[in-house]
Formats: sequence, C-alpha cells, structure tokens
Amino acid sequence: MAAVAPGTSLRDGLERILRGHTGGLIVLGYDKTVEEVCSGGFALDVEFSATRLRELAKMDGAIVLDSSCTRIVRAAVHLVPDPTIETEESGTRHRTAERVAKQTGYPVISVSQSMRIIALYLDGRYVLEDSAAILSKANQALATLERYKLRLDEVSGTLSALEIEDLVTVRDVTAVVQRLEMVRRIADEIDGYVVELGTDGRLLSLQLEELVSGVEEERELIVRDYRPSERPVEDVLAALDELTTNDLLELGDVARTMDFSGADSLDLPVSPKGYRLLAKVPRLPNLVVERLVEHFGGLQKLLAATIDDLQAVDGVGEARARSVREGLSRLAESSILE
Ligand code: 3AT
Ligand code: 3AT
Ligand code: MN
Repeated sequence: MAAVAPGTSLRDGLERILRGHTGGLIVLGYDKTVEEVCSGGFALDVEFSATRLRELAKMDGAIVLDSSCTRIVRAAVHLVPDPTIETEESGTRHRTAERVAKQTGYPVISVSQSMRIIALYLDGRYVLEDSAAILSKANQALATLERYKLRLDEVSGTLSALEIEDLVTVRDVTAVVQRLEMVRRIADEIDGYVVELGTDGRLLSLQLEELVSGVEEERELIVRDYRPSERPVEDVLAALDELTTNDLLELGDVARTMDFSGADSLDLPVSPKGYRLLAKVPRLPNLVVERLVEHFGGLQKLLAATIDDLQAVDGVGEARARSVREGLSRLAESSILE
C-alpha cells in the first residue's frame, strides 16, 4: 500500500493514466515466474518515472516493473497467466491482473479505462481511493479516537485517585484496560489510513501520535501493577490483544483475561505495586523503579515511606529520595483535588 500511496511517483503515474483515459495493466515485480507469463512486447530496463509510465500505458498490453518499482523492465507485454486460476472479474484486463497476481505473488495494478478505477490485486482486490475519500473516513475515525481518549483519561485519573486512597477494585482496573484497548484498536485503523494516504497523511499522523502517546506504556504498567499470577507480562498483553471487540465490552471477560478469576471478581479489592504512579515521577530510571517496588512491595508502603526509608533502597541517594517523596506527594495532592 505504501508503494502506491499518494506522493509516490508510482501513484502519480497511475493518476496520469487515469486522467489520460487510457487504462493500464502494471505488474510490480519481475522474476522467472513473471517472465514465464510474459509474451511479446519489448524489453526496456529504464529508470521509472511517472511520465514514462503514462506514455507506455498508451500502448496495448502490460507494463512490468522491478519489485522496488524503480525501473521499467518491459512494456506492451501480452500476459498469458494460467487460465485455470479462478477469477471473478469479467473484463480481460482485470481477469488478467487477478490471475497474474495470484500466479506470481507480485501485486498487479489495473487502471480501468471504462470504470475509471485504480485497483490493486494481490490476495484480493483493493480499490485505491482518492485521498479525499480516505481522509473523510480517517477524520471520522480520528473523532472517535478523540472521544475514546477523553474517556480513557477520565477512568485513568479515577484509578490514580483510588490507588492513592487504596480503594481499587478489579472493576476499576479493567475499566482502564478496556479503554486502553479501544483506543489502541481505533488507532490501528487510523494507522492504516496514514499508510494509504502517503504524503497526504502527514497531518493525520501527527494528530494520531499525539493522541496515543503513552498508551502502550500505560497498558504495560497497569498489567505489571496488578498481575495476580506469574504469567509473563507479554503473555497477558498478547491475550488482551486477542480479545474480540465483543469480549472487550464485557469487563468480566477482560478481568478473566488478566487472570482475575472467580464469580464476582470485579468487586475484589486489589492494590497496585506502584509502577504506573512511579512512572509519573519525573527522571526516575527504570532500574530504580524496579528496586523501589521490590523493596516496598506495594504503592501504599511507598506512599507512607519517609525520605530515610526511601534511602534504604540501593541506588537511591538523598536527592533522589527527596524527588520521589515530592513526586508522590504531588500526585497524591493532585488526584485528591480531582
Ligand atoms: P485493435 O487493432 O486495437 O482492435 P489490438 O490487438 O490492439 O486490436 P487490444 O490489445 O487493444 O487489441 O485489445 C482490444 C480488445 O480485444 C480487448 C479485449 O476486449 C479483446 N481481446 C484481446 N485479447 C482477447 C482474448 N484473448 N480473449 C478475448 N478478448 C480479447
Ligand atoms: P477496462 O475496464 O475496459 O479498462 P477490460 O477488463 O474491459 O478493462 P478490455 O478487455 O477492454 O479490458 O482490454 C483492455 C486492454 O487491456 C487491452 C489490452 O491493452 C489490455 N489487456 C487485456 N488483457 C491483457 C493481457 N492478457 N495482457 C496484456 N494486456 C492486456
Ligand atoms: Mn474494456
């Protein structure tokens, strides 16, 4: 998709063919298998350019590029793919495109003269839409993402406040995990649009980055904070990833995926180890966080620790102890104010 995204010279060439009303059939790769389905035409082996592509498309037959799409290898080629390969297309150009893609494993593009459509064949048929159409879908998704992110910030703030007061239940934890997953999934969808849009997607990509920054980290921290079993963090994260959209809507299913078991597990009180809140303390190296958690064993003990207590931890001098103490106090104050 990235190779034919707007802003690439291949896409430029395809748009030119579309505007010139000539149609085209282009194979994006050349090896033995491709050579075997090629008949006639002529060898070129010249550097690729959008204008060359458009001129060559005025002739009948197919154009063959190398797999990096930087050279035009052959033109005016008659493609003769295996006729037994299934195809649902009807026009000879599109039937040929689908068959050649299936037979060679290289993407094949057809520019339809009659329907004014650029389609890419590989595992299936994929119509290349113009940027305006993709952008309108992407903006809709972005609006959804913004709403999801707001909700995530809400539940995440609530969780922090409950953590400070030691009033967390599994329900509060899974609510944040659920929201994190929802944000990630819509962000993935937008990521796909960014690839399709090429240079037209730059702004979208910036907005996306800003909205999802820190989401992956928070997801990991929360699992490390509350993991009730010895199952590796990566396994739990992968299991959450596999939840279907429907399962994700059930907090009970999310809780079970995180290894909280039992009939009314959602109402079980739980306490965090402290990873997530310690990550909000500025300039604290991971190793020190690890040692602090190991030493105190939980957030409540960390919150109760004096500067002297903190200094008992390996790698924590007076200055660092002070900044941890201040950082945690500031978090405690701000989350009570909310
Ligand atoms: P003209 O002199 O332009 O008519 P041509 O040899 O340039 O003939 P094209 O490649 O432009 O032919 O193909 C024109 C149409 O001929 C496209 C398709 O509808 C039909 N055609 C070509 N090959 C086949 C085929 N193997 N089976 C069915 N129809 C075919
Ligand atoms: P349009 O949607 O009309 O562009 P089509 O599937 O109706 O596509 P046609 O049968 O009209 O296709 O053929 C149009 C051109 O496609 C003719 C020829 O230049 C090219 N073409 C068709 N089959 C082959 C092939 N096997 N190899 C190379 N070029 C082909
Ligand atoms: Mn036709």
